[in-house]
Amino acid sequence: MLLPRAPKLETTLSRYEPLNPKTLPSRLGGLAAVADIVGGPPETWRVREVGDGNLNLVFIVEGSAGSVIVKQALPYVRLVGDSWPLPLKRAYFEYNALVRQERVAPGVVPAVRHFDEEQALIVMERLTPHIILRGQTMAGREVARLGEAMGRFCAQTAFRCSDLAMDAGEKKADVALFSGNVELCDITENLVFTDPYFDAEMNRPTSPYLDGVVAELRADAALKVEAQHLKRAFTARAETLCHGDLHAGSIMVTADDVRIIDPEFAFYGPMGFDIGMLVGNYLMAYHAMPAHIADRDACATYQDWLLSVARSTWTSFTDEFRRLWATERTGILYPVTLYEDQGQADASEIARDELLAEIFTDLLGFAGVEMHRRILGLAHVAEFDSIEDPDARAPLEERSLRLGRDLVLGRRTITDIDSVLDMARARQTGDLA
Ligand code: SR1
Ligand code: MG
Repeated sequence: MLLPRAPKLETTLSRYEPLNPKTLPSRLGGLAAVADIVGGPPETWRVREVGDGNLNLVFIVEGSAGSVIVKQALPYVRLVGDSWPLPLKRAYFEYNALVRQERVAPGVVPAVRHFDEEQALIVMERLTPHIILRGQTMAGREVARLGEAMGRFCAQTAFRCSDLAMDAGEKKADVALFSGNVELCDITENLVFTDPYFDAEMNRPTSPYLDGVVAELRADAALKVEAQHLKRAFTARAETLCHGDLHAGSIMVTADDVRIIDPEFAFYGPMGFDIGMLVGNYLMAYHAMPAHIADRDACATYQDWLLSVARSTWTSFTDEFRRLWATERTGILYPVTLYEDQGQADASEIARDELLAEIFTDLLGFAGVEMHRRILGLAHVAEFDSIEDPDARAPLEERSLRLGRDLVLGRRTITDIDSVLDMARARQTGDLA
């Protein structure tokens, strides 16, 4: 199947101008992709800027007939300000990732209505009444079938965007296209794999409370070696189209629906990257939860649920991956002609299970470094950051820091998800040194 044509990547975006709630109606009022959905005269539209992420402007545009989301990149990192320029072309990569994710995992990402490369803006479906997953988990609310949906999405994107399924020429062209997402990959390369392990300028650990454990991690030669092995996997193993920033802020939910947003960090990388970052985020939420649910029993029940989500994310990933292996292995890797067609289905199953074991090993490593960077680096998670009292926050963060190291260093010997959940519990109760 042919991919939708990618728009030309412009190098000069000279007429770019950021929108604001006042200018948006007149600037986008003539755009059918917005006007037809929102309805009514543009001057009657209600426009709110609701971006709460680190990088972009996000507007909800409402009118008499409906609403849309308009997301526009800023030429700098919003979290930091214009001292950190960031190219507008990230909107181009987000648009291209959304189109591909819709193709391989239909109905999970917001539908794209319009893309304007010059203005670095994407008009997309407004997910409503969905809210950001982090808001649900911090309030201790469960989301039905969260793990199943996330595991299936990760498996479908990992499998269907790889050489297991894609046409080889198309895959190579796609690797080339996304290899232009240099600056966003650079953020991950520094913030995730390097900065946490030395005294980087932008680091923001809870100091001095965590100084002891921070010094331990930085002195841990084996940990720093593994972190760079993982970084090499990130930079060199263009296996599949990764979302690139899959955490609880990139997931929108209702009580029983799960959608995935914000793939501007998209890149071709290891199959275990997205699911690893995601599991790391579940585990941090698990350790942070005693600060958010005062009642001990209610907290323990919710924590059990979070761990069950980590388990079902992985089991759903493996179930879907196995299903796709059996039914959609049309790419150049592990071809059916070599195995099943020779009466050697057992060899195909060995190959599949070895590959899944490799993905699990990567998952553990990526989960561990994500847990480190979200506590030590620039970009934190609200589960910890919203705990105002550092005396209460630091001991919970320390559990995740130590679990992160356990996962990175143990990734070659840990073989099943239940062991990971046991390790998370042990770090919570202090059963480990
Ligand atoms: C400077 S950007 C910091 C972080 O925000 C994004 O959501 C990514 O997680 C990135 O690492
Ligand atoms: Mg984001």
